[in-house]
Amino acid sequence: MDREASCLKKKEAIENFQFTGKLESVEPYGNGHINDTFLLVFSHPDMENHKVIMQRMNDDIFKKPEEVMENILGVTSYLKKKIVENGGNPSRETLNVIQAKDGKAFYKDSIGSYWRAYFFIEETTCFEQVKTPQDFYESAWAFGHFQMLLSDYPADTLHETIAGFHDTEARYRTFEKAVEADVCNRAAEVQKEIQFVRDRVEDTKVLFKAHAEGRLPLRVTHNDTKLNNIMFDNYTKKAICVIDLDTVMPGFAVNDFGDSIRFGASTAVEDEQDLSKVWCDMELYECYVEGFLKGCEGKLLPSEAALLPMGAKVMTFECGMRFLTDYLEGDHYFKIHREGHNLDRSRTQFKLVEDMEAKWDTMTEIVNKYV
Ligand code: ADP
Ligand code: GN1
Ligand code: MG
Repeated sequence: MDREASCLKKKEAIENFQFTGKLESVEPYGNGHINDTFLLVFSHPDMENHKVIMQRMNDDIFKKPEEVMENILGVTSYLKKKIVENGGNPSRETLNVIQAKDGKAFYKDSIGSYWRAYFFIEETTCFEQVKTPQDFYESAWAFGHFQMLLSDYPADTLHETIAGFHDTEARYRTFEKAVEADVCNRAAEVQKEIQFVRDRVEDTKVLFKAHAEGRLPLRVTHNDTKLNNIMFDNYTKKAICVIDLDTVMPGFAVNDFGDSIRFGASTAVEDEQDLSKVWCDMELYECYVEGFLKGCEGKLLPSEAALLPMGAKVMTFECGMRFLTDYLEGDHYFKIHREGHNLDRSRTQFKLVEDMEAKWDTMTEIVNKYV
């Protein structure tokens, strides 16, 4: 469905949620690549304004939005209980879904698009790039803690919201199909990048092999642990809330670790065009290793911890391959804001992979230091 046309239904969507107050403004919000996010501000005669996040869910990607919301309600209700038990504040430390007027967790508009709304987490900041090593440490602790809190969650009740989301071998097969089909005639200009992927085909198998050999268990994981999927308290500077729960599913802990490294330990933004600025920073990597292991509270097996560097490399490689595939297929998956945006993104990921390969011994030593 045409995304712009469906966003025209946002007024209809707004009228169909249980919002209170007078709507003062509606603005596109955030830097997510997947959903259409809006910030809504409401005023009240005798209270301060309050904000809401409303999203048009991407139903090209999430084929069953009802199931995504069922997962999110399940996980957030469970987390709320845990947060209360730990003396925390459930209205700030997890997402809080606002119901539609019919009591559902989403609203399906007159052209079939799905919308959802959350209370805005006030007095928090979301970062696109690491500002201080301490912030990165905090995010690592929070993502590790998130996984630890969900370690007894009944995984069999979770729907698989995107089939084979981190099945790197399947992602490789999709990539080869995109090269073969070359629907936009772009393959010729990216031969170097295509070769880069082909040279590393063995890396796509490592984690599933470790799983098959019993070294890497499936756990309930977040699967999209970018720095901009976590909110930091403006006053305490702690990472207080993990957001973007669309892909919470059974997965590998090392992938949650790895996705954070590829985004947050990079010395540049994900779409940097000057590759001389892109490196995997070992100081940041070390902060993340330390924070993540603390947050997991000893739940990781020694064999899993040993695979943390591999998680970083595989997630970075997979993400680069996904960006390149999308570029070859005509940019239908990740939102782009300029020509060649997905190609630029793939190049930063491949530069990071190369840098990790060069720093492999250091990456391994750092993990050994904290296990
Ligand atoms: P996407 O799947 O497109 O990445 P997200 O759910 O991550 O969408 O939301 C996009 C951005 O919106 C986030 O990076 C964050 O800045 C902001 N955001 C999302 N939910 C909230 C919330 N409840 N409170 C405050 N900001 C939020
Ligand atoms: C997407 O939704 P967002 O922007 O947080 C993507 C991730 C990628 C990431 C790359 C559901 O994350 O898998 O790693 O872009 N999410 C989905 O920046 O595909
Ligand atoms: Mg996001």
